[in-house]
Amino acid sequence: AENVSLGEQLDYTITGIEPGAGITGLSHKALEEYENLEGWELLESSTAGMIGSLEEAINNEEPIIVTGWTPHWKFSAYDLKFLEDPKGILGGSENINTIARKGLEEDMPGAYQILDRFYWETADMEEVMLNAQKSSYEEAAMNWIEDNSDKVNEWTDGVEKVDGEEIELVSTQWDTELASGYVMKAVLEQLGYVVTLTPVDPAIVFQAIATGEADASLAPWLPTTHASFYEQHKEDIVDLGENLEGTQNGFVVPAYMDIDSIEDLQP
Ligand code: PBE
Repeated sequence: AENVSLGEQLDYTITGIEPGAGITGLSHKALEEYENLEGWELLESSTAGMIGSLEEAINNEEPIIVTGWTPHWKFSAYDLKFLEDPKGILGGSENINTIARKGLEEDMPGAYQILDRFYWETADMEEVMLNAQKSSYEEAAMNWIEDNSDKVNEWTDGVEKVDGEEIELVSTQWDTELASGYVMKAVLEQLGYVVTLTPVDPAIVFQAIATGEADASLAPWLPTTHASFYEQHKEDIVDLGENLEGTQNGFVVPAYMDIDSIEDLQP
């Protein structure tokens, strides 16, 4: 398509994911703040829809811009790059935090201590996510726990077993948080807890913890992706700090595309 601008080829569209995702809100903000993105739009759909469009474009060696993040398998399956974000709107390097409802520490000190200690590395999370594609999150979590008993023992050291105490975890629906959520579920179950793990939108994660409807979550991406929800509820939640460091959101393109920065896009 010579002489046809990239914007025209893409119909001035960035391929997005679920409306409730933090990255969707950040992307709308980027469309407002980058003057060169005037006239561009975000197509909201689903993570599966975004991946389908990305695969189709790559199969046809066509251009595409998606809202993407890491850790995610798309970076090992395809040669992709983040567009530079000189205004820093899409977040840069971030962390995933653990949050709990007020009162959980008094009500369930053992579970609280494990939640507070829970910390792992990107490679751990990626291993669970990859194995879950071949089996299930339950199985992948159990296998990871068996192979990493040293780490698990550090989290559970000295914590007393309970007899069927119920604890409710909320997660988001993305692979990253299903991985951590299912690992925590299995660890708590080994100590006698009865655990529910419910995937909900990020807004609901924070609301459920703030109102005490749920006990804890390993899902918040901070300081940027879920900042609006965090600000809204921070007085009513307990922040247990990072459980993983080094995530990133951004506009992602196939490496064969001849642009490097959001500012390379033309209105
Ligand atoms: N994500 C993956 C989520 C958090 C985890 C980046 C798509 C989001 O809220 O945007």
